[in-house]
Amino acid sequence: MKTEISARLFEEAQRYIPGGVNSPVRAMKSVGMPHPLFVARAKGAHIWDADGNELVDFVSSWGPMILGWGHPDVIGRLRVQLDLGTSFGAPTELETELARLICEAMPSVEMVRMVSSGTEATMSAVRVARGFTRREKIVKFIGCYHGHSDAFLAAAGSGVLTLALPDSPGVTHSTTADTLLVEYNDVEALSAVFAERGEEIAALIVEPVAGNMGVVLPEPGFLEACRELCTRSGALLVFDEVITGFRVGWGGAQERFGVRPDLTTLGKIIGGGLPVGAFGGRRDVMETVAPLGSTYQAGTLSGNPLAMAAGAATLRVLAEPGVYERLEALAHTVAAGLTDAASAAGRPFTLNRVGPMMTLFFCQGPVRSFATAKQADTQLFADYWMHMLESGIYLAPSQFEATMISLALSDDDIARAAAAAAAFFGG
Ligand code: KE4
Repeated sequence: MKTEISARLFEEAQRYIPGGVNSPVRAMKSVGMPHPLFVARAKGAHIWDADGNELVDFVSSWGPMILGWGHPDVIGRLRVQLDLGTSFGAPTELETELARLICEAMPSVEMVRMVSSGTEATMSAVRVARGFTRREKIVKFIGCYHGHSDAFLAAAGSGVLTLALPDSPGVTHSTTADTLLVEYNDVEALSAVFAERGEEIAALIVEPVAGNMGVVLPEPGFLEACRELCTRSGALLVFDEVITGFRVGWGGAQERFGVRPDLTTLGKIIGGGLPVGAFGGRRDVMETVAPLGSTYQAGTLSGNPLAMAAGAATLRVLAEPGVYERLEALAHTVAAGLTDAASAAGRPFTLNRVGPMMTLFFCQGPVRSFATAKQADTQLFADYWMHMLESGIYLAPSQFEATMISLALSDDDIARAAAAAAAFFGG
């Protein structure tokens, strides 16, 4: 596959941008690429890189592009808004339109504040929870990613109650000292943390379906335990639905799994491909947010008219009858193609999937936590990823990310992916 132009563009980018990319995972280092692919354009479920290679996309820009690129409803509303103005720093009707759609889709979200990224959403939700409870500790799960604000850049320390250590230069010990880490799906360890420190805990934040260690499902009782322990201790339960929101169902993971959080964070899909994030939840909690309440939170481009227009258009398409059934059918077919190919070759693998998000792990299952996900053969994954790329299939360049299905995938796209996987496993 010719990638000389991407290589040249990467040389130039590295002169001005750290690592030549504006987000680390785009560097494609973990799959052994000498340089990332530079994308020139996209349409439907296909992207074209700078060298003109056409690829079937299974990344969906890490989730937002659930409709594919160039959906007429989204483009149409953006075109209208472009002529009306792209940013005012003043309220617009568009923000209320998207807020209403979110609140109608997720009954636990009684009020919602727009921001410009998932990181802003989770950072703000934790501040609001700390302000509302007047407590300082937060609980997060190892392997879950909630954006790059300091409190979340924490690695497991030692000891039973895994106190967190900074996981990046620049993050202070005092910051991560307020972060308590537990293994995902480990109800016993979670109960122990709450038994020991419950009164100090402001919030538990969790990806209700983990997408950042690869896809890892909540085991029966796990989310319910998070809910019960928070209720009993007075901590707030925060569902980070930046990935799962409007992906695993119209009402998100909270509807799919029947657990009602106190706060929800959103991003990606609700912006339809434009910069967006949101946090919302219980009215009594959200009423503490400035200017109504005293917990400060702000943003120049929060509720940006273009992002609101693209997000509202996207959600209106997703609200149409049959859409999630279609997404489920597409995802089921993709999963079947991958598992048939891997099974035929007798290779150890396990595929975790919830609706249109999935990960094929190159290890024996079950993969139920980061500790088990880390057993995956990342070199074999890199070989698989490269083979798929050479076959015209673009997958997330990391074993610990999710394959995101879009409505724009055709039966032919999916057949091509299955054939490429079969060639890899059988080859
Ligand atoms: P952003 O700040 O990247 O918009 O959102 C942070 C975030 C928060 N919560 C969850 C569950 C997330 O998955 C994310 C961001 N996801 C990654 C990919 N898994 C974004 C890709 C990237 O970092 O470039």
